[in-house]
Amino acid sequence: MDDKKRTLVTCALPYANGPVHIGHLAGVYVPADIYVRYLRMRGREVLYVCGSDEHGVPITIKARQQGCSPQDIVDRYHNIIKESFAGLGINFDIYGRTTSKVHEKNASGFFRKLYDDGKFITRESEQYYDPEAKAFLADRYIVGTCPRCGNEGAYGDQCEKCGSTLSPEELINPRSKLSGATPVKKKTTHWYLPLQDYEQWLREWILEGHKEWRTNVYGQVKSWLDGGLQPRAVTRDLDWGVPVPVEGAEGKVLYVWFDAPIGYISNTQELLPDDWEKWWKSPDTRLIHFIGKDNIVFHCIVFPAMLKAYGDGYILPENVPANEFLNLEGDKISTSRGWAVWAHEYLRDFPGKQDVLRYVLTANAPQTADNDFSWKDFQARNNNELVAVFGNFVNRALVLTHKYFGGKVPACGPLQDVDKELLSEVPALKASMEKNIEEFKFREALRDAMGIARAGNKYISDTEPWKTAKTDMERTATILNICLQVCADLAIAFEPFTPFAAARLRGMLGSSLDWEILGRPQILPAGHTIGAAELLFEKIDDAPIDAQITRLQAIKAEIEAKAKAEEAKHIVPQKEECSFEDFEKMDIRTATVLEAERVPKTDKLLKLTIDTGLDRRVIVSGIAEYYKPEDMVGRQICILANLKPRVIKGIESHGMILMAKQGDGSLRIVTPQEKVNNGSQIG
Ligand code: B3M
Ligand code: ZN
Repeated sequence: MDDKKRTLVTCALPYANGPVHIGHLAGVYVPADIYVRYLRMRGREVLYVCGSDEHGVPITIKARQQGCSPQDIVDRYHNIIKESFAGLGINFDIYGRTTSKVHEKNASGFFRKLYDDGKFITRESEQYYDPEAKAFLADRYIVGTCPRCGNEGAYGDQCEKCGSTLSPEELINPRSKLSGATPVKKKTTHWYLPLQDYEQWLREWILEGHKEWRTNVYGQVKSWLDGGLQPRAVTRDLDWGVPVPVEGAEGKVLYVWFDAPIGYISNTQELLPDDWEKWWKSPDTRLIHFIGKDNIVFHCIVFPAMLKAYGDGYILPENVPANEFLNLEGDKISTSRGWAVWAHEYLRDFPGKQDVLRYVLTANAPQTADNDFSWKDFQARNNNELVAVFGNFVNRALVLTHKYFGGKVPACGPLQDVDKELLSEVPALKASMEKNIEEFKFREALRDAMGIARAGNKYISDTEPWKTAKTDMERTATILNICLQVCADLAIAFEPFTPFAAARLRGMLGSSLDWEILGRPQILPAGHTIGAAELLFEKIDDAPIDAQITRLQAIKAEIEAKAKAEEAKHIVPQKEECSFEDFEKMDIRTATVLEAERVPKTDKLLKLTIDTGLDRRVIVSGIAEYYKPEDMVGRQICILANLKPRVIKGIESHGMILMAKQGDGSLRIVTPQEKVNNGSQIG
């Protein structure tokens, strides 16, 4: 890492249309926070910028659903999100908003300069328009069937079921989300950034110049570039956003992905009105964007092209360490379906356990591939790692120091091999941690930090100071001296990962937060007084974990019920034509069930004795999955009376009961709406 440079760290601006969940935290905010804390400990100048993304269609849709204004929505979620971050110790220098005055002016000015400099092209195109709501249907305002997977609820920009990127034109049976109407095409004009003009430059800058970027990021950029870039619309027909600042653009706003990244700059300006330029326009600043994988194209292609087009000395990102996705209990996290663990609810349900979540999300970080969060793993990592290794080691060292040495760091005597071995491990792990963090490998860096705790825990178990205390106080002093030095190392090493516990540990030890002393001998001098031993981490028992699992099971049941109800709506195509004579051959009549019983040793069959008006007969029917025998008795049904008798499980069945088969394959008996005489012919 270049010592001279200052670092500007940005985190993707979360959409203020919902709270943040563990997927956001694991993908963007926890890694960024580790990085920033680390740089600060090393005395680097850092600016840490984030804020809410308050424009875009998802926000207006949410407002519509809830019957309030978009401003109400963003006000509500901006505050929830801001508090969640603060609660988790993610302390941005500024957490701004894209509805701020500063941003509106800045984004508008940015567009205007590109416009004046002739950097845009305009295009007239036909876009979907809702004739009832009298509005153009941007992006998510249009839904239809996905041409790739058949999902009937795919959006105009994306299918959430199969993950394909779509354009509204590709949707089959498009519908307006505003009124449900079938949209019509209408002419409209928009401004486009001709991305293809920047293709060569992007190739050189990233594909040639940044081969060190993560393979997932580099690979995505390469495939976009190899696919050929197209002009990209930067305006929308919408009434929520930054108005397009040119004449003849009434009813148009900047596309949310045009204004949102400019938000990074606006938020910096808001914080440092006179000093912001050194963060954005100086070659001495390294810009690092922390984002999730779905934002790669915007941060590696579109925003850089915007900055390049603008000129004026704007710097480009030095790295974009985008993460893959975190799943929850094996399924994709989904805000709209409610399949998530929300940060604010976690803070409510697990007060004082911010570090545990930070730890687990880092240990399982989806750095190179999607990864999974499960509550059982969360519990196990807390109990077996934080409590049993880190906490246990620290606790034993402190308690024994109080017991044998009155809470004063004892003097270190001659070192044995086992001591030297431990003491040499710390600087090696420190060096590895530095390398890993600087290469954005936070999971590996955490493993290094935990390696120090593991080594300490093993050392205290092997050297058994509680036993040496009976015979050799000098040796005991040395062992505990070394243990306390390692505790002080841990108080530094864990600051980026579990800052709350690290601060408490420093409080107990009366030690300092100085990265450079990590691993040095005797950082706590002999005779130094330590505070009382408190537990760093507490065991989490089954009850709160089971409560979370039960909550998720209920959500899953609800999601499945909804999906099934959707599936049941599926209509099978019409069969081939038949003649009236074909139909006439079928003798369909009404009848009443007199007796019903399950056919033994089968799951699906009921034996029904029915009164057909003509006779009393037995029909065996495959409806036992849907109806109990007692549901059937006395019920009027319709039967195909003249079906050739068949023997089913040894019972002769005379006819067939008419049933409605739904899209999901489930069956429902067809019962006449009004009571009719048995034996009435249907036709
Ligand atoms: N709000 C998308 C997202 O949360 C978007 C990020 C903007 S970063 C400039 O995935
Ligand atoms: Zn699809």
